[in-house]
Amino acid sequence: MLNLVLFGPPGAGKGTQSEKLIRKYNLVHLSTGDLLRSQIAAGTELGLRAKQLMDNGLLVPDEVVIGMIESKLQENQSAPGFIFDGFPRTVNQAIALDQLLDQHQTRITVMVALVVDSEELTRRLLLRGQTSGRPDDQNEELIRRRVQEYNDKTAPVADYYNQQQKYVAIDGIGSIEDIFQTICQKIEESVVR
Ligand code: B4P
Repeated sequence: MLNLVLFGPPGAGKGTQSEKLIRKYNLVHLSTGDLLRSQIAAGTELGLRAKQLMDNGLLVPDEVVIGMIESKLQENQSAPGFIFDGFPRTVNQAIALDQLLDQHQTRITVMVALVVDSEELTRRLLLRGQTSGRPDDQNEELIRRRVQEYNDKTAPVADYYNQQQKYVAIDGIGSIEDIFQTICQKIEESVVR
């Protein structure tokens, strides 16, 4: 079973690369950002609470996203593997994910981190904001707050996987296809390890 964590700051290319990876490896895509946005679109109580935080560039509470992932793992018990996109975003989420996967007799194969500098992240997200309609992509100050939130709370997750010798960093600047090829190469190296 291949279980991949795709990691990186907002705008690093996680969602973009996930779309290509799920086709190639036939994985179930679990994006906590997408799951939260569908709760917002459905107008649920959870969505209303999440929207206030997301629109301000802040992370939603760990228990909310862990609960969403837990039910998706339960719903997809016969999946050939998962791609975790935008999750885990805190060390507590990473610990919870290991425990959940353990209950399903599986574990993370590799965490691939996309490295992109903050100027390029801001440029990409402002560009996406012109068409995405996402409030969190609309202004530079908000994007900088998201990057700050990443540096404070999410970056330490890399150490967590590094200690398990599962962390691989790759350059997230370049063509989408070239980056995809590099990710595939790293996945295949991890699978044979
Ligand atoms: P996410 O939905 O995960 O959003 P993201 O980080 O903005 O997106 P991503 O990194 O996937 O975007 P991509 O680079 O593909 O999270 C949104 C919010 O939800 C968070 O801020 C938080 O509030 C909340 N949330 C989600 N998960 C959570 C969790 N686990 N815990 C707590 N809160 C959580 O795309 C960016 C743009 O770059 C695109 O326009 C794309 O076309 C472009 N691009 C991609 N690759 C490129 C390349 N190589 N060159 C040029 N442009 C490129």
